[in-house]
Amino acid sequence: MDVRALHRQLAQYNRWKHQLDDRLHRFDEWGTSYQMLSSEVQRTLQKARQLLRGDSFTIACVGEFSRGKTELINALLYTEGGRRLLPSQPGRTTMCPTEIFWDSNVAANCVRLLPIETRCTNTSLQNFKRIPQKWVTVNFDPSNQDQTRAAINQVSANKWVTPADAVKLGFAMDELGERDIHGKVAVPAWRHALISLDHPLLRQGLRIVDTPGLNALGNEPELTLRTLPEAQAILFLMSADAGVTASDMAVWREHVQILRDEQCTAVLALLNKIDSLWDDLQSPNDMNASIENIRNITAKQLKLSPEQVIPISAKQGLLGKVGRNLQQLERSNFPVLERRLADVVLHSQQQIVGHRLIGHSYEMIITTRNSLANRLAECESEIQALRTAAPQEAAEKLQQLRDTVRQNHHQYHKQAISLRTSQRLLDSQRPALMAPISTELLEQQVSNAHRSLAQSWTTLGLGRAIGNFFDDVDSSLRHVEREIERSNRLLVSIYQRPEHNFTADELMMRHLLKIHQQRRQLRQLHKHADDFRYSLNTLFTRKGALINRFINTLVQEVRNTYQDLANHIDLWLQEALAPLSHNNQYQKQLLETHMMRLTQIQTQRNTHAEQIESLQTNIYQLQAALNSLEPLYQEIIQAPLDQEVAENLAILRGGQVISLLEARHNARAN
Ligand SMILES: Nc1nc2c(ncn2[C@@H]2O[C@H](COP(=O)(O)OP(=O)(O)O)[C@@H](O)[C@H]2O)c(=O)[nH]1
Ligand SMILES: [Mg+2]
Repeated sequence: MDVRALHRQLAQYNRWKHQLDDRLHRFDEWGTSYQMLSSEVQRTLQKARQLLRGDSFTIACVGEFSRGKTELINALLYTEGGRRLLPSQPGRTTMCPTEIFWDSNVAANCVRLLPIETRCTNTSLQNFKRIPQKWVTVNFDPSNQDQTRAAINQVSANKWVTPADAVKLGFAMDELGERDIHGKVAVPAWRHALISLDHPLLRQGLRIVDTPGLNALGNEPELTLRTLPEAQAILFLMSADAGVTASDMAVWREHVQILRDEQCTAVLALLNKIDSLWDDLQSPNDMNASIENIRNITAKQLKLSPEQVIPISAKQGLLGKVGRNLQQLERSNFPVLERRLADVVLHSQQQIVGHRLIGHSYEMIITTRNSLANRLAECESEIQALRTAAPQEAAEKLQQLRDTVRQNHHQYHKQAISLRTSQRLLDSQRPALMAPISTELLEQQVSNAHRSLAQSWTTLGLGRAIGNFFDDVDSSLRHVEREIERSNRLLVSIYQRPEHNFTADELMMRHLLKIHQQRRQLRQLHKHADDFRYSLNTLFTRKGALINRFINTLVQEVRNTYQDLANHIDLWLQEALAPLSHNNQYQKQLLETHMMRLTQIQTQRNTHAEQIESLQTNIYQLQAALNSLEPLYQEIIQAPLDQEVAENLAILRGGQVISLLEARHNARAN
């Protein structure tokens, strides 16, 4: 029943995003039809719309092996038929990261699998996703249960290889399991799985990522560096029967907490398998007390408040749904989880609202409309002045009008020159910003690392070479951060110049250069490198293979992150002054059009009546543009972005989960 809360919230989220996108689209069209927006503004609008177009909402399940991640997904996605969707039973564990979603491009139920051997190439998972031929596709008919299970069971497929081959594929010697009689070991058959499934929640854009424990060294950095940070929510699973183990704590500290603190990813800590504490001999009160007790201890260990830890039983949740047993379902606490997930959808909405591009687009709509309204009022008072002037004074009056327009235009022109100078000043920061992350410097550090690795014959020496490389990376990062601070100070001083008359501090703050994401990635890579160093003792592998692995995974990711950083900085340089330049260009353009008209009137030696008529035509045109923008403007100011989210939140918190649109609809109907 409560999946409906999540379903509704997702539907509402999608409607909201469409509405937002529609507003930006209307503004863009308006600009095109009245030729009122510069190409720069239209580019900003396009970028803002791209942000909204990624229409999936990703929940990632993270935790150590066997905490019940897969069972939880089964309970969440259960619809009918009385069977588990994903294999979750002892001995049948998820072996590779699996994404479950409805792929509207292929529009078919299928499992796509990337062979584990692709790890020997340098191609990243992201790139493989663009090459469909590299994936093995297994189609299934969801009404045929056996076929569905056979297809989906592939995510837990193993294959047997020699230990040497396993190491080549990136698995550490000490994490390989037992050998078979031929001396071979089992490794996952697939590197990654994509399941496209026709399901009502997935059709709403929900995407679920299932991971096989995270601390396994066999995991690729890409999983923790890209896949998890891209998720809107992370479900961190622990198990009530095991308590919080040291390895749970390690996963929490290394992979989850960092996203929660630095990326504001919504994290739900789940204490699963509470049914293992259910005891027929205990009274319900005693049982609840012991669950509360474990919850408190867990919260303390994770440094969370007890409300932030949700005790659940995924298994009983699933069974309750299968048997339509409401009491069992309530007891599993699963409905609470589903409500919290609906909450998280809103959290994500808030993040979109807080995004620089969205705030800037709204601000542009508002300033455009206000400038237009001001210009119109000025034109009206001009025509009034001309009307009341005696015909013989008209020429003089016109000259006065032209002078005023010229003066105004001059002000904007001066501002434009100041903006150009400011832009040049900002651009002059580029070399200093880019120097610490330049390709030349990095490649020099890589080749130093390569040389020291080749010359080291002890694990200590190898470890030191890797450590030194990452110390260099750290020091480059600190260097970039100092430069960023300087550039941001410059930006603030530009915004505060009196000629810009700019008061929207919050908008300015949004335009500061921030690199949270790349900083986090580099820190995580450093952590991966440390793990890699400590595992050297157990690797027993050829040094050449080890060096290759280091260069192909960790170093390659550092390169990617530097590239990201460079692109990010360039984009910032292009757009940091956008709120100032948009207003300036727009005002200047309006004044220029007006000036042209006044000149025309003056040179054509029209009669007084014709002059007035010509100005009147101008007013009609401005009026038409304003009228056509007005409905959009009214919509925006009557329902500011954050207010919509706040109202929605209030409705959700009120316990009744209905969407804002529905609430409004009901209010209108009553
Ligand atoms: N008692 C109990 N067992 C559970 C629960 N959730 C999962 N399990 C069992 O724990 C084992 C591991 O579950 P699975 O979902 O495969 O864990 P994963 O490795 O985290 O994906 C399976 O045998 C599940 O049936 C639960 O809520 N209660
Ligand atoms: Mg699993």
